[in-house]
Amino acid sequence: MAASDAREPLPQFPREFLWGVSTSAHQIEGAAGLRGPSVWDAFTAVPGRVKDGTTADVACDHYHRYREDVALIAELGVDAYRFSVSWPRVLPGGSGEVSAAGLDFYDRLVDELCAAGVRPVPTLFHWDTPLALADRGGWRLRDTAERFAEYAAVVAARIGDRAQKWITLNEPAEHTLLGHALGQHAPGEHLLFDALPVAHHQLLAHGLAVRALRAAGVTDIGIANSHGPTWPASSSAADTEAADFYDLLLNRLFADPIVLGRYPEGIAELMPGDDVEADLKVIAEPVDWYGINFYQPTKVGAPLPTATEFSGLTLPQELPFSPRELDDYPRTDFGWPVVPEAFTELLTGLGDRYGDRLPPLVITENGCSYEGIDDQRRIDYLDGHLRALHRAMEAGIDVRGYFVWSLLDNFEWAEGYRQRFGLVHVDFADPAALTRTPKASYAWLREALRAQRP
Ligand code: IFM
Repeated sequence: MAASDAREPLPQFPREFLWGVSTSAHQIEGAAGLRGPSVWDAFTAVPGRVKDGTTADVACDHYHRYREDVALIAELGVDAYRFSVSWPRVLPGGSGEVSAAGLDFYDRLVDELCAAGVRPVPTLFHWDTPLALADRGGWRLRDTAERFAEYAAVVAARIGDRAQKWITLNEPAEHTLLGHALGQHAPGEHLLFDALPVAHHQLLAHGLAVRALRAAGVTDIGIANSHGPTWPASSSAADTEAADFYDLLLNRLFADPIVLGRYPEGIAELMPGDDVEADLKVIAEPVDWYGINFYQPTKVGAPLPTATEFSGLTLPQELPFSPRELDDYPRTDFGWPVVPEAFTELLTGLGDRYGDRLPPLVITENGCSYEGIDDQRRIDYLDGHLRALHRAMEAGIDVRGYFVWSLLDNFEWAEGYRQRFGLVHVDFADPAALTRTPKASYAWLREALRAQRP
């Protein structure tokens, strides 16, 4: 008997709870020659930036194999599929001329999902900024937010009749921090705190896109933000202050403006533009729900005297905090601590922080990197996190859905193909076949979902 057979059944989630799986365009689509270039193409072309030296030119070749992938999603028994639309596939130059072939791809994908009884949940931006826009200044410029709203309208006009649940941006915090402040992701900028305008312009892009989507008749809109509890390394004033600042960057910089219509204290003054207050009115355009990507809590202390290595990142000394390793917990193959109770803490903490202002939540990503097809540790992870989620719901937090990251093993950004987050194994060693093999976690989830619908 596999270990998973001996588990207690999951607690019952509400009947209308939305179950789904997630992916993103750059991480799975491939067919790079059939779209415009993005910042990730330029980034991966520089030797040394991706740890295994790979690119996403082919990735899972989902562009050509989407029918097989949709069949896997349908067979899994989830209600919804969260994918992202590649901006440079739809608008190869970032703005202006629309690629008919690019839009056709998403049209076919959405049709295939609908025919299989799976709800399409598009994300408009998952980090693949068109290179043409990046070369002009990218997210450092307000113009990119305005171009993004135009792009949102183009996509909505084509698939808005069938895709009713939409996500504007994925993890603007990581995109700002890793891509623009620390240079570990595309576009590889090392702006440190000069990256704050990138945060503001993404938030503005979100608000403008909400308006554009609503104008196109879309009624069910959210954003996918990453969050995690921040635990001070000690009770000293220096560690607590450093942890509070990290918490502000991760948990409040993007949430406060959307949920409360204001920046945390002291931040608005640092943002670009003539009228940040007017921008905040756009940013706070009401959403129908708020998406949470959760992976791990972070222990944070006062800055250390030297640059630190953390979770595969080199963090410069100038930062006013330093993340520390969380010992005493199991770890994923990425080295991330597995702490399901932190998931409950996060969700109840958001309830405490925002009270009635907090929109209904959807878990837009949760998952883990483990090698192997008999992935019992992924089953443990998902089982533990779903129980933790249920506890938060019992405590009164309104959560409407849960999406596993990820359907497929895929291109994990600066890690290349070294980290496998999929419920389905992809054989990257045989690029001609790219064979998909459902893992033990896929079978476990399928059975768990069947039990949710007796
Ligand atoms: O693969 C990423 C995804 O693109 C964004 N959220 C975190 C995942 C795992 O690192």
